[in-house]
Amino acid sequence: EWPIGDETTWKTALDANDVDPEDAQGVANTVVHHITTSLARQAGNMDTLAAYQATALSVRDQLIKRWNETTTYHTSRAPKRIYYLSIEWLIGRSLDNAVLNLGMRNTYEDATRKLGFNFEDLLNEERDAALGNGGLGRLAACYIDSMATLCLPGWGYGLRYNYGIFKQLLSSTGEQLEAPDPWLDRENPWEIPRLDVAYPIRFYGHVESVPNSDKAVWQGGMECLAVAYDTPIPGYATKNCANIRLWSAKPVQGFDLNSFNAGNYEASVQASSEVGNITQVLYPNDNMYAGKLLRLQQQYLWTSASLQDILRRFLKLDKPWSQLSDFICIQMNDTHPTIAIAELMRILVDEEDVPYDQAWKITTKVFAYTNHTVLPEALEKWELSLFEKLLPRHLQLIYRINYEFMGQVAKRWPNDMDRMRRMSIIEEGTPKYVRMAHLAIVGSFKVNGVAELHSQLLQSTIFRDFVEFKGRDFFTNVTNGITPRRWVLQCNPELAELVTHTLGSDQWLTNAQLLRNLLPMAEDVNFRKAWDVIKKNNKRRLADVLEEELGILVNVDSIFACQIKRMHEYKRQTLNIFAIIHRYMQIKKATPEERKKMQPWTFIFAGKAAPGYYIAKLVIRLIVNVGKVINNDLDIGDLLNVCFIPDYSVSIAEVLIPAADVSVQISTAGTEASGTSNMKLAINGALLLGTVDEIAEDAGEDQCFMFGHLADQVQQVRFNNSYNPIPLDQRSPELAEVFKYIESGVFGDAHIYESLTKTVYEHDYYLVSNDFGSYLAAQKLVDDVWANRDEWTKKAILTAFAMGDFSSDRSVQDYADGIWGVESERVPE
Ligand code: KOT
Repeated sequence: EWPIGDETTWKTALDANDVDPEDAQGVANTVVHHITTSLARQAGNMDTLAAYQATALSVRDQLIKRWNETTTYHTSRAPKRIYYLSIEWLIGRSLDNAVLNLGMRNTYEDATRKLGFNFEDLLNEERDAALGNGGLGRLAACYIDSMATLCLPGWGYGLRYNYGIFKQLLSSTGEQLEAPDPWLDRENPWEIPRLDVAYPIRFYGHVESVPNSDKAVWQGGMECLAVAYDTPIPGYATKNCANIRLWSAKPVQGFDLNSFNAGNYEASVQASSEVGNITQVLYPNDNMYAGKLLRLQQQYLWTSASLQDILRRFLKLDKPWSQLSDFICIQMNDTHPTIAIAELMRILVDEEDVPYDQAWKITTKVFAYTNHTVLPEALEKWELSLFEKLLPRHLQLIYRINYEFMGQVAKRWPNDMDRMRRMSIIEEGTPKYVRMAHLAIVGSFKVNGVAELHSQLLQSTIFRDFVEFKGRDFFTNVTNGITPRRWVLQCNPELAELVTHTLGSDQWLTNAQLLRNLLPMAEDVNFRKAWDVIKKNNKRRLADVLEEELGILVNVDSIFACQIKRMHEYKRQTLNIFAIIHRYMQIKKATPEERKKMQPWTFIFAGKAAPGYYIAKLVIRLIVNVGKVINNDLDIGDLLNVCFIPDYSVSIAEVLIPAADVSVQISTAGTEASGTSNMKLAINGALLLGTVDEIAEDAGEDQCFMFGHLADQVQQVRFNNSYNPIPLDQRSPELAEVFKYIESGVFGDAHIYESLTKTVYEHDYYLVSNDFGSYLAAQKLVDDVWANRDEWTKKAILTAFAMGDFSSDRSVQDYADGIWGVESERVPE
């Protein structure tokens, strides 16, 4: 039955809207419709931006239909759902990805060509959605693509920052400057505002206990609203469409009526400005904890709104709370959403009248926690006084959770005060802190690391006590992955075409293990020729960008070695730039005959430094200034170039990655939890030059160039560097020589880089000097293989086609089977 209106009119209208454009003319019709209506433009008054916008709106219509069908289908099926909570979503552009996943790339290209536009030009009009810093945010984006493709009933939740990661500019002296990224200025066609989906969020205030009960009443303080914006995420070769729901903070009223009535207009708008700040900007720190009140406000607004939304959906099922974990699972992307554990307890106990013990049983069956780093400076711990001021009720609940937990520890290990101190959720001292990782572990049913070695290290170091307490099965590993749709099909269409053609089908795009069937092609001369042509085309495309954007002319026959990632001491961009200086010195010393035997290299760097990270910014400055000297030195010909590409982004990565010959992954062993650019580079045929990595096992050690101390040696070497130091010229004579060269002022005033060289001379915490000789030796091996190009191409092919395991489809399926307990729910055709 129809709830309202005339049934025939409704049905006819619904049918009329149900026709999908099938050919180029059909698509062109929808694009022109948006030109004349949504954009209110005339056909004669078009530019590429308008053409992009109309095209995006046409694609958006397709996505919304699928979104609706998926929602309707999943509602009718009522399956267990997975919710992925991530404070970062590093999506990049959406148009190309969407038309590829819809299987309509060619149709859209034809249609826009017929309308007089070049599709590539339209794609370049789109701004990146850069709501993330690096690997953690991009992982969330790859996972939602896989969840959609695997037809899992799942949504992502995050924050709709008005400003994404800052735009990175370089000053004339090579210093990083930061400019805002107002990505929403031109309206975002990929989002659907849901102004009707809004939840109240409270901050500050006070708590009154309810006598003879576990309950309390939290009131007063500041109230605001979290408003939903949805981004549909289409799966590949399926009608299923997932969703990322992002929250935006909004004042409850435009202004405070009380102050307004009192005639204080300024105060009346002030409360709304504190609220407006909350979702203003993404914190630009990667692998670094800052401890700012505004960040805790972000975390709470996002998790509280997400929980309210999730529970509202659950309540519609009319099931008892005891069945909550049969219908929902919440995956926490690092500790950033951990306050959700206390928030669920608050909702159950204070608002839903569930007794404390029962609420705790329910809560601890719902959450799972992924750890992404072992770096101590990244571990979240909130100053207790700040926490208490903003979230007084949550702190009470955390005390209770910790009290019960400490009781259990004391029962198992009586009088082991040191163990209790180590494991407590509260860090005692002045000041006191709330340790979010401990709360996340205590409140979850499963905890995982993101790579084999990382998960092992977690269990033997920072979470060791918890392994003893919870047992081995509580901790697990889920190795990270990347989506082959964006990171091969979209960014390297020629390679995708070669693979599809050779395999005879495009099924590798949803079953990446099929790539293994191509391993024997390494021995096929014609295949290798086709491979080399594609790599060269991709290198030319990048060389054009380098010439246009940076004015640097590079040798496309040189080894393109890419180190593209956040600037961080543990990632050791220093090791790379010091080795480049060493190579430059060798070339300068060499005779013409010796130079003829040398292999040409182009080193490419890209990555942002956190605005407050002095040392990381200094490394950028050194790279840029070394580049200036080397790139302008006519004497060395085209044996060496150094490029720093500013403002690294997902869309720049899509050009860089297919062009790389060498993937530079040289963090101090054991410090990089997983890395994911390594996977993208490998699947596009770059050979791995790096410290020991689990990718090496899959690609085969023969294909990789490995060097440096191993994770289990690092502690000892570090200790020696600090307490039994050997002078640098004995630890590494080559590095000592490089430092003397820097100190001679070739790359600008020597004192600029003093704090950089000083850390190596003194503590060398990251083992730059200890690994330097071995890094040079590994580069020498690269030189040797490059000299035999057939061998090189074979290795590249063997590397790329062994990467099936690193598809995010495999990762997400592992989560679904091993942690979430959710199953595929494919929308019928
Ligand atoms: C920590 C705090 C704030 C912002 C980001 C982090 C963070 C990022 N912690 N780990 N990561 C990276 O996560 C990637 C995805 O798992 C890993 O591949 C990478 O090794 C981590 O550094």
